[in-house]
Amino acid sequence: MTDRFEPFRHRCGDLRHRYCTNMAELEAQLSNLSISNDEPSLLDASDAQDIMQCAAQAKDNVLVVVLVGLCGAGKSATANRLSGNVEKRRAQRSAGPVTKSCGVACGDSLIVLDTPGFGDAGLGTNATAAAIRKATQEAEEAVAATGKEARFSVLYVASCASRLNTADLEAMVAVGFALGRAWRNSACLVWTHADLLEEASLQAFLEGLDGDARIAADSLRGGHCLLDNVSTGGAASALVEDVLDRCRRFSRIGRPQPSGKHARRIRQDAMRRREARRRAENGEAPPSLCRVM
Ligand SMILES: Nc1nc2c(ncn2[C@@H]2O[C@H](COP(=O)(O)OP(=O)(O)OP(=O)(O)O)[C@@H](O)[C@H]2O)c(=O)[nH]1
Ligand SMILES: [Mg+2]
Repeated sequence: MTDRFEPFRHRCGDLRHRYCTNMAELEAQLSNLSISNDEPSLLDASDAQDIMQCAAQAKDNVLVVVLVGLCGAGKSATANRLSGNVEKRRAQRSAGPVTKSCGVACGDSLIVLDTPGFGDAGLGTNATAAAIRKATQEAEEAVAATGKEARFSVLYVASCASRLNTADLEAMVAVGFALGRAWRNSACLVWTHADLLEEASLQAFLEGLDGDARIAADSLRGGHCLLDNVSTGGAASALVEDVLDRCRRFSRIGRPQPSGKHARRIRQDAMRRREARRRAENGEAPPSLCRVM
């Protein structure tokens, strides 16, 4: 009988084989993602201005923290909390998605990039991944325009108020399509709503996480950290310091971006779109409608 894990077998434990199979299936499902590099600007002019102002004031390099995660996990509240910019991003309880487009909240040599959540039925995985990719690129360009260097780190935001589930695993794969598979090397998993844990430790909270979810969560090199976005005082500030410290330690110079086969697909896609636009502007018929004489 053939081993159903055989195609993915490598030097890892049994559990990893199952994980590899599942993740390979997931990646196959998501491989029809078409992330364009050629869409109109995503960050608005005031965001670009905020980035440039922040970078211009920075002594040397600037830390760009890219927030990703499911709708409602607390990304926007995290952007406000980390930047010390209390209400820059709209964060609220809502039955539906709140953040529809990317934006920034800036602090001291710090740019926090807030993004729409995965699982927004209106936006879809493709568009969300494309938005993350493009906004990250624009943030890098805006910093570069000031002559400063940007270091990047990614925070996968999940909430202590819910469970890490299949949607999170899919979102993590989609982040790989947006930022390249190596995004995990400069990423941490931040658990918001730490206030709900009361006295329980992070370790105790994580005990129930096992199987694929545990492996996916532990695959982020910066590890797990807590964040309380509503409380004031020393304990809540210490959590902010811990998150920012990890972001700095696990940051990389230059934005994380896809490479290899996926990057090639993005380039080809962008080329096709440009060509279609050029034809439309010149009133030329699409190639399939050309008359063969
Ligand atoms: N108690 C508590 N509430 C939080 C915390 N972080 C976020 N919230 C609340 O959770 C709700 C959702 O937070 P948002 O920041 O809007 O979530 P989001 O991930 O940006 O949501 P989308 O933009 O829809 O993707 C808001 O009411 C926040 O105030 C936290 O640490 N503790
Ligand atoms: Mg939001």
